Amino acid sequence: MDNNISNLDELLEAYGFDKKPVSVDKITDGHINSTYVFDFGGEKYLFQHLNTNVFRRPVELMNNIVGITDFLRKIIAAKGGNPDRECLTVLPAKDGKPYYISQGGEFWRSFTYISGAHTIQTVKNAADFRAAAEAFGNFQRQLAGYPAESLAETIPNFHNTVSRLADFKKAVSDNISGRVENCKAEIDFILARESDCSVLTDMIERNELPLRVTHNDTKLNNVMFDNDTGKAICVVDLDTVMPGLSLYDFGDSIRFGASTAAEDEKDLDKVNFSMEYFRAYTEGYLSTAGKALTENEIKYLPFSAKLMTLECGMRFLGDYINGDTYFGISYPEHNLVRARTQLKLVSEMEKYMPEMEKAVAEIRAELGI
Ligand code: GN1
Ligand code: MG
Repeated sequence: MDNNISNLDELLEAYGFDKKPVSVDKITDGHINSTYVFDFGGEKYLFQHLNTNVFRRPVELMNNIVGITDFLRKIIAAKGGNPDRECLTVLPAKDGKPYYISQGGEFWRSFTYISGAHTIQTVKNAADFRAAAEAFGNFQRQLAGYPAESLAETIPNFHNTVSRLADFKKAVSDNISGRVENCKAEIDFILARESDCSVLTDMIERNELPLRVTHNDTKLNNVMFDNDTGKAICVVDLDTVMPGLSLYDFGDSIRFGASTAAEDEKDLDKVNFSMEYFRAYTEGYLSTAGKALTENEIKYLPFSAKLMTLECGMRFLGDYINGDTYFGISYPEHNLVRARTQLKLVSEMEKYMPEMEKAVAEIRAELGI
């Protein structure tokens, strides 16, 4: 039993449970929120303590999620699917609200638990990654008709790499933790790529890329896979669903999944970019979402992978320099280790750029897009 939840009884009462869970297990996949599985002896629920330092408008965020999941459930049901397994289901508190604010001011929410399913932390075979691509491609296609203007921006400028770079530079110049000395080479690596940061934002300004409803956090571990069929059934972690670029979702998936090692692997020799996984994901994604994409959205796929990886690297390094105030860490150098894997991947992607472009062209020809 994880006894991190000091207000367990209060939560149970707020959600109308009259018995205690037989077990409470913490899920450690995410870097932001604290997630627990409450098992009531068969019936399971997910409880999450939302990090309100990161998500500063939690009520609007939950309204987004209720709106999105209601919308998706109808589409899934109309197609003969099972909305309870293929979509997150918010469990309302006793008072009907999709969240509960505890007496101590903690923001909690609950979802029904999708049983018989698992997440994957590191890609072991191309087929799983292709399946994740199909799930994210479908997700994007299903949300194409969602009224984007009704969505609150849960984190402004989330993938605006220009503003991410400005934050990073500020972290370096403030140097509040005194850690800049430990990562001079990494800082220089990022600053040498300044011109990459504005490529997509400039295109948005010139109306060369369409804004869509996107997920914005398409890590492989934000997809659930069915234990029996191995199929990717449900896209989770909907906190950052906002208007964005399809390229953010594609690029972030490649960043995390087309690596041969975990995001926090310390041995950089093990961290390599996998062309095989890149190809598998691109095939899955273009086969589901491809026909709806514009020419620029396809052309910039390889670049988006590099940009999202660079952006994530600068976020990890910036947080390390700021003294670890954003991402959860398990040891003092954790964010530095994470940043190094991302920068290693960026340099590999730069080498593989022509091959990635060739692969996209071949896949387009195969699919007739
Ligand atoms: C965070 O919450 P989680 O672990 O799925 C972060 C993403 C990063 C990712 C890096 C709201 O995602 O943007 O890409 O860590 N989410 C937020 O692993 O900042
Ligand atoms: Mg997550």
